This record gives sequence, structure tokens and C-alpha cells, in this order.
Amino acid sequence: MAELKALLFDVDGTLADTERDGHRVAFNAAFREAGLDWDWSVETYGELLTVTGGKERIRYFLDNYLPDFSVDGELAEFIAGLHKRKTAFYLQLLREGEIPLRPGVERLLNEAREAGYTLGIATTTTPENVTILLEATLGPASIDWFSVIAAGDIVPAKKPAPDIFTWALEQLDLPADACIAFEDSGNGIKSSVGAGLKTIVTVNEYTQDHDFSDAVLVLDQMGEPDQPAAVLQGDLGDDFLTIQAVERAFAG
Ligand code: XBP
Ligand code: MG
Repeated sequence: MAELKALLFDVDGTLADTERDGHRVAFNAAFREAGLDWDWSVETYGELLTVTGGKERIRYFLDNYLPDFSVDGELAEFIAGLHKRKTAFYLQLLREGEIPLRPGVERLLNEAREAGYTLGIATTTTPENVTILLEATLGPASIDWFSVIAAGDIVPAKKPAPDIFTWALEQLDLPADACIAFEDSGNGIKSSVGAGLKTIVTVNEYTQDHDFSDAVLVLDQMGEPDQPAAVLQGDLGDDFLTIQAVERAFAG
């Protein structure tokens, strides 16, 4: 078995709980601004999360909830315009510090860096959403902690397709069996496992019932010394997710 070299992180739901109080709120603000009476409730948004990618999510909403909706001109352009405004609203929320990292994320990133591991990101979200989240929570220098930030439309097929993880591995010039992924959702783990990566999952309120049977470890959170993680599947061997626990899960 190859030696562990790199840790690859999903962003939405894994580094931060971005969906309910971040992306959802930003979508609704963009809809309102455009004079649309659409309002995605917490529950509806949970259903829409079946589809990754904001533009793809709007299209899925129209296809399934408003099949009679039409626009003058190209629908793809209309969706792209709405999504651009959604991103602006979302970035504003991030800059205002409305979205913190999940418990244990900053600590684990620091432990991994101190232990000499390469860090990377593989996400479906728009690239600026990642850099501004990192800047707002960990400071501007943190962007350079990551040797690759694979995000958004860089690959046409978003999660659950494995392409974004495969692309990140290619950029790092590392084989999948020298890396471990961190995910929070069913679509996310399909993508990471599809790319050949062992995967640790931290669930959240939207994803706790997803199928994580392919994960090496499933926790409710990474946790902190004063905030233990609950183990939902696998062996943690610690009260919270340390870099040593990651190494053990990888060696499995
Ligand atoms: C993240 C997503 C994204 C965000 C919105 O999935 O599905 O669509 O909800 O981001 P994952 P954009 O965590 O599996 O990568 O609007 O920027 O696409
Ligand atoms: Mg996610």
C-alpha cells in the first residue's frame, strides 16, 4: 500500500456548513432581486441538493418544480446571469464572516501541515467561493496552504462524477492510493470513491441519511478536545479527528 501523501477536502458541508444559511440564502436574494417570487425553503433546498452545482440546481428546479416557466432568449444565459448574482450575494455573506468553519477543520489542517502532508481541495462550487471562504476564516495566506484548488466548471461533469477528484490528483501528480478525501454527502463520496480515494465523512443535517457505506470512517464532525466527535461508522480511536486518526483510517 502506498504511503499517505495528501489530504483532499470537499468544501460545502465539509469545511463549513455553507448550504442552508449560505448558498440557499444567496439563491433567494438573487431570485428576489430579479423580481422572481421563488423562495427556496430549508426543506425544498434539501431536495434540490440532489443536484450539485448552482446553475445545474436552478435548471433542475425549473424542470421539476416550474415546468411551464419560460424566458425570452436562451435559458442557459438567464440561469448564468441569476447564478452570477447569487455568487455575489454569497461572497458578501462570506466576507461578512457569516459562515464559520466546522469544528476541528482549522485544527486538522494545521496538524496536517505540521506533519508535512500536501493539502488540496476538490469541490463543485465556484472557485471564488473557496478562496473567499479561506480568506475570511483562516486569513489570506491560507490559500497557499493548498497545492491544488479544483473547483467549479473546470471539469464539465460535476460530482457525483469522479472527474474533479481525478483532475486534482493529476495536478498533484499523485496516485489515488496515496491520498485520502474528506466529504460530507452521498454525491461527494460517489465522486471521491469513484476516483479511487479512501474517504472520511463528516455528516451534516442535510446528509446524515445518505449512504456512506464506502467510507473508511463516518463522524458527525471532526471535533475538538472539548467537543468530541460521534462515530457513526468505523474506528476513530480518539475523541476527535486527529491527524493520527486520519493516518489510521487510511492504513485501515
Ligand atoms: C457543492 C454544491 C454547490 C453549492 C453551490 O457540492 O453542490 O452547488 O451548493 O455552489 P459539493 P455554486 O460539496 O459536493 O462540492 O452555486 O457555486 O455552484
Ligand atoms: Mg459537500
